Amino acid sequence: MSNSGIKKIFEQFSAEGTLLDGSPTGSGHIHTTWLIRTAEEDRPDYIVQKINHIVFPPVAEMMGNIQKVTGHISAKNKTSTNGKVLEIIKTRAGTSYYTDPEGNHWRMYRKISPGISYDVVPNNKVAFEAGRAFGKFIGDLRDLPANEIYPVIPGFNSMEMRFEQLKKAVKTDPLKRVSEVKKEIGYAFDRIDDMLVISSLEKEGKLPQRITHNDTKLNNVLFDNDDKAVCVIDLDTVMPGLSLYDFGDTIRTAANTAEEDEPDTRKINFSLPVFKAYSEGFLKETISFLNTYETDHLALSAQYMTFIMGIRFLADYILGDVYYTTRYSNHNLDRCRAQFRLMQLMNEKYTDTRNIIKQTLEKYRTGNTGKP
Ligand code: ADP
Ligand code: GN1
Ligand code: MG
Repeated sequence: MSNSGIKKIFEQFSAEGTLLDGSPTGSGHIHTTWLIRTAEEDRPDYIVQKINHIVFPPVAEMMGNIQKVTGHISAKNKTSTNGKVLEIIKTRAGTSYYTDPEGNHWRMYRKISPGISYDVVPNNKVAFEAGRAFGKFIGDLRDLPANEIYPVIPGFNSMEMRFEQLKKAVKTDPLKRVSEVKKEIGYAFDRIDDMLVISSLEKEGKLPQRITHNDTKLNNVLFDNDDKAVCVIDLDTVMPGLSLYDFGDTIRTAANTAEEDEPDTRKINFSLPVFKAYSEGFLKETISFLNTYETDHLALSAQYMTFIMGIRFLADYILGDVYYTTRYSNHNLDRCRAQFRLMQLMNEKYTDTRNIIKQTLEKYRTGNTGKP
């Protein structure tokens, strides 16, 4: 979009300052995001997003959720100097988003500055900090009543629903792509039962519903220049869910030494030091309230979230790339293969990851840091 196009959008909002320029930013797969720089040095910059309303049809309810969640977190952290909360900038009409004459919905946030996002972990401190930030996020929302949050995408991380969607895609096969991906489909069928363990525990009520983020990939937390996590972003999917979803999805992205869509699967490794650092950050904030079913399944949740993303990318490939933003024709297939490779590596190190969780819990419970 041209500068004049984005300026027209910017002018709908009650922002401070005048637009210097607007440019695409970030590597999210869902919305279209621009960074707006203002001309005045003493005015904030902004983030403008064209909301993907195919993925999120109940836009008003989604924005209502974000207002509730950010309001709740701000009220809890009034005196804290660490960390920031995502801030919605209202339109001049006082609403939380603007609908243009073509029916597109737009929103604006204050830009977190510096707000560095990483697709790949640069060091273990970033992993620890991400764990702390996402763990604190669940903790801060513990007393927000679940019925106040609208289920924007019901079943978002439900393995049963996602597997049904894959089976339906295979059956429909609109582009005759299924014959190309027999191996990947076979892998999905081989591993599904192991993954449904978490779904069964959820049904039995052993894994409690909490208000969770549900899309905790590493680039949905922003860092400052000292690698301190400063703000959890991308709050569109905040809904009742499992703590395991949030733990697992950051491990999926952070403990992968390569990009999420790495086409050369030999470059993919699963990093135990990153797993450990993230677990330490996450458990520091959550050990006081997670139950033993949750802590017992943290290691498995990494595979659960990696698998669910693998089957979602696979289904989207089969259906003709209708959901995720793709940059080339096999992009979703590369993403799927990379996820399944990562999952194999996680499975090979499953015992190690379970031990890391055990040792971390022990360390926090006894205060024994293991140092002489
Ligand atoms: P998507 O759902 O498409 O991933 P996000 O809300 O995560 O959309 O935004 C995409 C990217 O834009 C983020 O990964 C981040 O780099 C950047 N971004 C979003 N909101 C902010 C913000 N308030 N401040 C700074 N950067 C932001
Ligand atoms: C999408 O919005 P973004 O890019 O942070 C997706 C997540 C997937 C992720 C895979 C609403 O996240 O569920 O985990 O891509 N978000 C939605 O990278 O589907
Ligand atoms: Mg995002």
